[in-house]
Amino acid sequence: MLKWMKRALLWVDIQRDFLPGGPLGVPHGDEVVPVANRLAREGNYEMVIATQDWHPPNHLSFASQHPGKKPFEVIELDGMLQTLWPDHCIQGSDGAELAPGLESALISARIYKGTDRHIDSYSAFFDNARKKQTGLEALLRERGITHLDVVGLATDYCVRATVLDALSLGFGVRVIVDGVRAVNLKEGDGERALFEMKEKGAELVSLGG
Ligand code: VGL
Ligand code: ZN
Repeated sequence: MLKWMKRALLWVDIQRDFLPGGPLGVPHGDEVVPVANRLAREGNYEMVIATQDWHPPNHLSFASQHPGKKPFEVIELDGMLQTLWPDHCIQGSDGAELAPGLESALISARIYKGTDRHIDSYSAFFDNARKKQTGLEALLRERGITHLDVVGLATDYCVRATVLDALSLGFGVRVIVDGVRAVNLKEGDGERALFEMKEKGAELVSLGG
């Protein structure tokens, strides 16, 4: 590795509510846990950063806040399209905790996102309107991080948005494909998201085994 490269590992939203059986269970989402642990242990990273979806109970991405609407319907919210979700990752709830089995002792910092009732935040850098930062960019700059390896949930939402923002901010990004899983509301969403990330400059890496 070149001397000027400093790499961080990003665990994106590997939280209980996103595991199979959870309110917003990502198929096979639990399978990212051993990959996240193994990389954090063996990957020689400058830092390991865990992001957490962290919504107030009345978050406007929840279908429950819109009478007559059901989860997975799309509405217009403040002029932007918003997919409505089942209630998930409510601040301080068990479901918002990191997935069981994740070795949280390996984490150097946590970034919370989606905390504003009025706007969703798929990206770990910015809200969906790109108006407010979460603090992740400042943290990475302060620590001289130039490159990110990304694992987590879900490929077609928060991983995708985080990777595209990281690229647009000038970070080098590798997506560890064994370490991500997709919601796939529409068949192929996960594959399309991987393709888009690659097209925009991310490297897709398979660990295999
Ligand atoms: C996510 C939908 C709603 C994610 C978060 O972490 O990918 N998806 N909130
Ligand atoms: Zn959310």
